[in-house]
Amino acid sequence: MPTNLPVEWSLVEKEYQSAKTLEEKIATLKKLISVTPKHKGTEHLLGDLRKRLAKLEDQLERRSKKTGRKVETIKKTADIFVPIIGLTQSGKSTLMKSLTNAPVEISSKPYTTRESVTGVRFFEGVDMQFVEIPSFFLRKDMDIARNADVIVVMTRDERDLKKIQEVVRQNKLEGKKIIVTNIGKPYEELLHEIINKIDVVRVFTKPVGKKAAEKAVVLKKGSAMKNLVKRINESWLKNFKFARIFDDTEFSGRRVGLNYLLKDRDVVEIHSG
Ligand SMILES: Nc1nc2c(ncn2[C@@H]2O[C@H](COP(=O)(O)OP(=O)(O)O)[C@@H](O)[C@H]2O)c(=O)[nH]1
Ligand SMILES: [Mg+2]
Repeated sequence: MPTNLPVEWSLVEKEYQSAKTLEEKIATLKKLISVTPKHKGTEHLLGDLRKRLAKLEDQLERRSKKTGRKVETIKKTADIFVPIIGLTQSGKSTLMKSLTNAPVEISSKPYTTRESVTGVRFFEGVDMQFVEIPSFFLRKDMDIARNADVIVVMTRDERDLKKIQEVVRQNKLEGKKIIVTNIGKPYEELLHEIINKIDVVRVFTKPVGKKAAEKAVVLKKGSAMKNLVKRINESWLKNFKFARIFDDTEFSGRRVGLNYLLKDRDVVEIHSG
């Protein structure tokens, strides 16, 4: 074994040796690989560690096949999809619980959350679907993060951030919209940040003479009235006469046509004959 390994290496190595479950072994072995310096003197060691990792991942795959349980993967069912990733004990379950009241266990024991968990929070007209991703960073869980509209990254400090950046790179998630945060931040602020990060407009439809809907229709930024009408009911397109827009401008209540560009928070009254 090379002798010039950093102190951190031996600490992580101990963690790996005392890992009990297969998932924990995989997670700590990945960590061990990431803290191993990469140079000529560590080539053999890294090779061994990677081989061991491949073996453990095979075992995990075989085990899930054998149990025959149909593992349902979590899919986007709400307006926006927000996976939460972070190292163990970074406060993911705490955040999940307070935002969505999902059945997660908050614990001072590492790696308590073993399966991805989802829950929905209604905020300012939008159903926001959060998913806690376990800190083993297994392929099947990271695949869920691939469908993110925004990824929330929980960190406690700069060291956490560096490690999680490596996880993001290894799983090829750099192209995703990412918000780095910690549990000290007020939840409202985080929810606003998420809405601002995604390029959408929230439009509230309103029947004539009635109040606007509580729930927004969520459309891509740059969407026109025709996209909204199509989304609600395609058949209305040919009978569309005009729509009224209610907003906080002096022109509130004005009539617009199908090419009108929708703004965030527009209240829309569609008139079709
Ligand atoms: N210092 C501190 N600890 C917290 C805070 N919120 C949660 N914790 C604790 O951190 C530990 C891990 O929290 P958890 O949400 O389960 O983390 P997860 O492993 O990322 O899901 C638990 O013991 C929590 O009680 C906080 O705001 N500050
Ligand atoms: Mg957790």
